Amino acid sequence: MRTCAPVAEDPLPPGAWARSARHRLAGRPTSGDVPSPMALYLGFDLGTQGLTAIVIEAGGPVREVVFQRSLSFDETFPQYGTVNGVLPGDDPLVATSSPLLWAEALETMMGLVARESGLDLSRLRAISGSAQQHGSVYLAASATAALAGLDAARPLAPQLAGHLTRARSPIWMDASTGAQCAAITRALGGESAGARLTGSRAALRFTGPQIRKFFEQDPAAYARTDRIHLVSSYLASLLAGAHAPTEPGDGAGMNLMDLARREWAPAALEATAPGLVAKLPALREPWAVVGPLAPYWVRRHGFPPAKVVAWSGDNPCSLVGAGLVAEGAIAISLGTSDTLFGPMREPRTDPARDGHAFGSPDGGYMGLVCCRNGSLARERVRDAYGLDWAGFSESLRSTPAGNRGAVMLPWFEPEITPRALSAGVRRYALDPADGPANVRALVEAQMLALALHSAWMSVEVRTIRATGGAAANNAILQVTADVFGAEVQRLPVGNSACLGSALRAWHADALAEGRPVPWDEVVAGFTEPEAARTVRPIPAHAGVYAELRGAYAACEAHALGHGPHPASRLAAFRERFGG
Ligand code: ADP
Ligand code: XUL
Repeated sequence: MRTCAPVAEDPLPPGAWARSARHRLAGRPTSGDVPSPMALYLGFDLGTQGLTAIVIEAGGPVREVVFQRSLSFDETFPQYGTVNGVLPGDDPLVATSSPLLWAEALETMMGLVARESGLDLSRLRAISGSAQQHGSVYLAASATAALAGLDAARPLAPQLAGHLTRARSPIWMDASTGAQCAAITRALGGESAGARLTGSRAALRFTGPQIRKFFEQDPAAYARTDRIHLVSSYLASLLAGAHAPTEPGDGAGMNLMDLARREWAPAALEATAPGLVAKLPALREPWAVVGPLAPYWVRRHGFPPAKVVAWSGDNPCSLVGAGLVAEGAIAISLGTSDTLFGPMREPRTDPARDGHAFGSPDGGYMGLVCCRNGSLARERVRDAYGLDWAGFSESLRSTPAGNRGAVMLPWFEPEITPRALSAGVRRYALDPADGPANVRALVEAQMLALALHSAWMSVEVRTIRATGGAAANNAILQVTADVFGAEVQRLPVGNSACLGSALRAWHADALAEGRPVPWDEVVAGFTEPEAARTVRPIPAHAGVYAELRGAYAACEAHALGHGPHPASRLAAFRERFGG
């Protein structure tokens, strides 16, 4: 028997995503031989705007999420001055956050797990995590000893402050590395060659171009840097008290890894910065056990010396947490960024070079498309028309599919997919004063962009699993279902990246104990969508969106300077579907 997880109902009040929740999911028992009944596994997800932790019970006959808690960076740690998780600055292309904030958030959450979960921590066998991809943390050689000798009498963050060679970490929203991307692309023989080697063309937010920029702008600080971590491997290092490796899921988001070989690519390293290989974490398999939890956590917070398993990026972890362990299905994550991803048997790459191929947590590959103007764009439109999420949803319900041919390109910030380097919202046949039409135009554009720019993945989409904060909103998911002509399934655990990291901890623990559990059994009982949470496409809307897709593509092409004004195209659409 299964008891329902309390998934937030549509609409959620703003900020509700950050509340704690307790889920119970009784799933089928595994047939596999498992390490120990009643074992607990802890997973983290360090997103753009906050940190979530989930503890699962697995390995016995019942599978449960027994603890879930989220902290918002802005609200819980106001002393860092972040806005939506980002440090304010003068250059609109630059986006950074604080590695000390992340460390403090990790320690605060570990304290909550230890003191507020009511769990018997002696049952905790392994910990893993997921983090926003591409961001990087720069440490001096002194950090190695500092990590090994963390003083349990003092909080974590101040013990790290003296060992950073770069106080602010560039994050995935940064768009300031155009010159570096161009130079790396030239050195690798063009975008196609770069994408074939690393899985992606040199991309603004990827770690390699960020490292090159750091080397160019502050060569002395680069020289003092002993280790450059991804956000994921940095946080794993704090738990293990030693430098943690990265793995091919998050490693592929750097423009530095040979995707097919799963090794650092010498040509890419050379194109990026001198002496780089010695500064990078080791590349290991995604299920690598980094070591036991450092004595700091044992002494200061009362944890057992559980295994620390390599952390990965939020999108690779979400693949597991959404239950996508075989090619043929995709997930859409509506978080700060909107992403679409799915497993791939082969490392296919996007001929238009907007999409990415990463390693997946099961040792295979995954394809991904990322749009920057996701939740924050939805919040901007919501606020511009004085709405709350209920009003936003009502605007979607009160306007017709296709929006009478009124289109928005919602590039409030420079857009990743399609590449739009300068911010600026474009409206076609859309009256800026018409709130409901603008809400619909925004969400239709977001879904059409994901659909259009993921065609290269060649996945026949029959069902879509929806995750991320905005997946709580049924009206948004109805547009998703209609644009893709596919069922959209909400997952029982909203933060699939976090659940995925807890499941990865379990998988790695079982493997390390010599009793592997197959991936389909790892996800069973945790990730099956429930029929009541499925949003079905409305058949009458299929033709509307088949037609609007072309008209929207014409708007994109025009806005990017590649095509004529789409006025006649939109007029033809209006004539057929104008309403
Ligand atoms: P990340 O992991 O990138 O930090 P989340 O997946 O936690 O982000 O999503 C956070 C976002 O979810 C918020 O910025 C908010 O805009 C959005 N959100 C929360 N509730 C709703 C809702 N009911 N409708 C639409 N969006 C929502
Ligand atoms: C993926 C990407 C974002 C971040 C933040 O390439 O840049 O999805 O991982 O969530």
